[in-house]
Amino acid sequence: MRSKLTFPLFVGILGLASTYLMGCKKENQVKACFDVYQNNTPKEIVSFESCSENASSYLWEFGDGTTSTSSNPDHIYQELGAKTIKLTVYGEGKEDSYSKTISVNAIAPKSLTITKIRISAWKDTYNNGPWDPDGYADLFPKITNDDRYLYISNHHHDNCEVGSTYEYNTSSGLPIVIEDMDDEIYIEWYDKDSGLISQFVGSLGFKPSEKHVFGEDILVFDQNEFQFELEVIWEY
Ligand SMILES: [Ca+2]
Repeated sequence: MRSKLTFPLFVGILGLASTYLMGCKKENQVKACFDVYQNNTPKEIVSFESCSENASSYLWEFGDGTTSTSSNPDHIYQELGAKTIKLTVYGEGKEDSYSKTISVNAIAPKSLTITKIRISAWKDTYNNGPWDPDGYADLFPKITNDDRYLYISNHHHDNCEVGSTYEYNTSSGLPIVIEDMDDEIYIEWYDKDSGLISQFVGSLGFKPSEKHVFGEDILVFDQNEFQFELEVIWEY
């Protein structure tokens, strides 16, 4: 009776031991793994989240020449295109690597060039508006920031209508280049009256960084059915 029990007990103990040993061996395997979270918006912070196993240290290569040793780093790309990210993890003398390629389709612009201003919608009732004593709505724009005028149109359009365009000529000042993407820029409109008196009509402000849409070269501004557009060039 006793000898019959000994063998299964021995096998059982061996089985438990081997399960334990196998478990230990598996536990020691170093495996690199990560997930990427991005939505391709300008100034986007791309988040990397490690799902690695048994890693005690990390080396991230972001594919643009920069690296990080954080476990879950964030990164902002400065250039467009495909980026291959490589994560190498180290643990107990072992290492493992894992790579993934992402597409960076939007980055923050470095400058904004305004080349043309055009009235694209105009309400007839604006003629003879309260800012228009002489009865001719002949508007002209100025572009300013908090500190100074960046552009002053030197011509105006008699009886402003859709399609009135303000663009480069010898003294208008366009194009202008704005390099501070967080600068508050104002488009001010004035009406010219006889005697060269200018009446303030209204203004709209914007920050280039907030108005930026990747690849978009026309910025539309709309206020009370007075709509105008800026033709622009974004440099990245
Ligand atoms: Ca007028």
